[in-house]
Amino acid sequence: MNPENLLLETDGAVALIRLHRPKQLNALNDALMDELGAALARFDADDDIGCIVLTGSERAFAAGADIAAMAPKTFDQVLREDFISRNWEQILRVRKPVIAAVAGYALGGGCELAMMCDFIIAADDARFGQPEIKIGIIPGAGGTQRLPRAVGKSKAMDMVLSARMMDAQEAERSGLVSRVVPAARLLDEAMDTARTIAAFPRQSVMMAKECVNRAYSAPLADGLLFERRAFHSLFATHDQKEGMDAFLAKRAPKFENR
Ligand code: DAK
Repeated sequence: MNPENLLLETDGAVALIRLHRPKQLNALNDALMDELGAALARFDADDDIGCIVLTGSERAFAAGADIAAMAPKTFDQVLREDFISRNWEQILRVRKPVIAAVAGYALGGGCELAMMCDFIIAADDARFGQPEIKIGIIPGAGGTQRLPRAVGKSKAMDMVLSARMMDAQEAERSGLVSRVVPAARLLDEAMDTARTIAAFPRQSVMMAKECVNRAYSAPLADGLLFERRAFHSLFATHDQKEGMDAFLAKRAPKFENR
């Protein structure tokens, strides 16, 4: 079934997902998050896809969870239904790389969604923020946890407590985004990067992603051992032989993702 709140495209081995609720600045409601989870799962399972780009519009990546949908909810309700945990976690289960291409506002849940991606490429007009405090709540999808890990405690506290937005340059300086590009180049840059990644052996890409993520969930010694064993295991693949032989023979490798 075609999603109503997303635009989906593929370009070779790259899938592009655009959040598409333009009138609400891509405010993230349940229907959109269900569709996003389904699209991510579908592309993750598709052998023809090697990398996924998630983007919004020129004006907003996403202005947060849908405030109109949240406003009437009671404590009892959000607790009982474990409010929006179900469809917000799917992105964390995707094993292929997901690049966030952010232009305009990435606020609240929008900033949190971008941080759940593997890395963020920002347009020079991008603005990041966790302004939940202005509406009587706090970040609920990782903003108080992933933001300090990305930008450090002082900047994270500043943003979460004062609702101050960070522009793209500050976001790059502080490590929240990997690079800043002119707004007009954002999608080209993200798609080019995705194409580069999708051309590498899938098993190396997947293991590299798992290993970097371990740096955030395991003590250093365990992460290092995990990396070592993943590294060792890649010597069982065709593409390791092919990649190294091609380098030594000064020719382009022909990877087979096995
Ligand atoms: N929800 C619903 N509608 C929104 C919205 C949002 N978050 N953000 C913007 N809109 C709507 C506006 O109501 C307006 O609708 P109309 O009046 O035209 O019908 C339209 O989008 C255009 O917005 P503005 O007229 O306000 O446009 P401006 O350029 O003047 O301002 C803005 C843009 C982004 C600065 C402003 O709209 C704004 O401050 N928006 C709210 C930002 C915000 O507070 N975001 C945080 C929301 S709380 C969790 C998962 C996620 C979350 C929590 C838990 N779990 C997994 C447990 C997330 C929570 C949040 O994100």
